[in-house]
Amino acid sequence: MKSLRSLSKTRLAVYAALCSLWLKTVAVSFAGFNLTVHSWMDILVILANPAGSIVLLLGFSFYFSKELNRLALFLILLLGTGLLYADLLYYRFYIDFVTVSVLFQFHNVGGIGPSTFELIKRWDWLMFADLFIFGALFYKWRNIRMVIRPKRKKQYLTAGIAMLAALVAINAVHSANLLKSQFNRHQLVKAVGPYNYHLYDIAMGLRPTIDRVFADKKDTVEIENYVSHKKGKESPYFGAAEGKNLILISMESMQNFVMNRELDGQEITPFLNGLIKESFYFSQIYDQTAQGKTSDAEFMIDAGLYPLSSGSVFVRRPDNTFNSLPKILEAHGNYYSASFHGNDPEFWNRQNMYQSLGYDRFYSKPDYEVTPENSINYGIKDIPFFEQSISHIMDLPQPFYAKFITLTNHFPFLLNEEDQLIPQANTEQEVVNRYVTTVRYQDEAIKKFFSSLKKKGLYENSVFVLYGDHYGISEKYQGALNELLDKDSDPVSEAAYKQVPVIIHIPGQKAREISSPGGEIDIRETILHLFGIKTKGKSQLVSFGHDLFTRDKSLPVIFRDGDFVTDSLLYKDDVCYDRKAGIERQDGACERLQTRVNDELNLSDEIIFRDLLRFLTK
Ligand code: GP9
Ligand code: MN
Repeated sequence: MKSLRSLSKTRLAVYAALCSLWLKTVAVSFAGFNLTVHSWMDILVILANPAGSIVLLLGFSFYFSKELNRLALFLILLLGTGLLYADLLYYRFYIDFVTVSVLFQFHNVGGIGPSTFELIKRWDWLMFADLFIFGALFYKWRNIRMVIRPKRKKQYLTAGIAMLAALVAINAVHSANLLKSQFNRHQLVKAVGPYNYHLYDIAMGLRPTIDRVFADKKDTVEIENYVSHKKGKESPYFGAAEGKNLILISMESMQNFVMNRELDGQEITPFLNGLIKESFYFSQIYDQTAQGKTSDAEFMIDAGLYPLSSGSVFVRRPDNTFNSLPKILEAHGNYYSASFHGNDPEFWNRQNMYQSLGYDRFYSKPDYEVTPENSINYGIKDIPFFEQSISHIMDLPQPFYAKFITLTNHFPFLLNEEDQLIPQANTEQEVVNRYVTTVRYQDEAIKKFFSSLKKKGLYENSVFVLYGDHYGISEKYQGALNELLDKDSDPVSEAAYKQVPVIIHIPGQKAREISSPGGEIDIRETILHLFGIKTKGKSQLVSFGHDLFTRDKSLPVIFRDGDFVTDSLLYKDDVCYDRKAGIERQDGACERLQTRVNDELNLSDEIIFRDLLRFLTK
């Protein structure tokens, strides 16, 4: 065996760079990313998966001139490390992997949130330590030429390709369903490693453009099948809201745990707690949004389809045909539709997407008097927003569908002293402490809005649908949330943090709490049901939701990463739990539902990527 000393400096440099990048990648995969490991095979896969891509990546340096190839090797190492570190920082905040689509919408979502410095940890410099050593070494060897013979290049290339082929083979056996459930980014990174994941994601970013061109009417067969097999019962509430105005309120970052909860003897949501005593209160509805956040929730309610697994449909597919709530209500009862939001009209590409969704009018920032005094964080505060909206709403022809998107209760939950109606909480995380005060403020704003509508005579003839759009406290701050609620940290009880309140208030209707599981995607079907609009068997009205009054509790509520929850089961991070007992289940109970879950998500994606509804409009 050749000793290290006899290896040429060139080979030593290449092997050392390979080992170094591989070591860093597996270290970050195990310690930085929360990839679930169930078996030795999982460990082996994580150890092996970056090897092929690293070999090929560094091999690029061989194709530069003798003078430049060492510099190229160094730069590629720097690039690989930089990419890995960016992935790590992104992961620390979002507990997710970045996608190309989300990068393109960064101007919409305002970047990474807290200062990047907050995400940097003490030992992170170790990731760059090798670069200093390589830098110094390469400088010392600057007069020595790195010669790589063509035969070696070929061997090296073959080794890289063989490793990638082995990776594909291992995955074909070990995770056969990988491509069917490609929207689970944790699974993908675990299976193919971070570098291959990025390549795959770039390729997938091109998919909608290609899919749309090749789609035709025949592709709608699957929609017809889905619609004809979809079961649905009728409830006594069918048509209960027919002819009324529909007022929808998107409650920014409102989670269900704040409902009926007191902090130091003070209710966090006193108005909503009172409202649910005279409303339908759906107390187990899950946040199904993905990277499109507020816009994903809007999309589910208006279009009845799942959001995309990466990026927002509002940004990626604004020119599609959608049979949306405004269009359905217009066709059914000549409704006028308007959306109200105090932020810039371009945010989430709303101004364009609302045209496709059939809104007649979008009242956005230019329609409001926005001053530094009446604004905080993303824009105008909720109380002046609702106050100023009243004159606009009075201008609407009736019946109308009016959507109000609140804003103040948005991360990082900032509020002026005089608007804080309850004291901050007292946990280790300021974000959680502030959250309760902005929720309380939002509750007050909604209370004032209701009383103005009563004064203006708009209350009696309207139906109100209020929903929390998505989580406010992300997984990153879950520890402090457990502290606030005095809960243990375990997957089954933490799944409840994904719940958002959904309240439907029909003046004069008797109150009822519906506590069986459902999702945001079910809101549209419930609204159509209340407005007396039948969807059964109508492919042009396809949606993946079910009316929440009759929704079967054993149906999965599907999350965008392929996880799901039913009345008795929770499927999360590749593990199946019995919700009642709070323990893992090994009898394959979740597997039976997984096919359905993947089929629904895939069909929804097909509809969006292929723009299939354009073939189904009446
Ligand atoms: C911005 C508002 C908040 O207009 O919708 O966006 P979010 O970050 O929650 O999606
Ligand atoms: Mn939001």
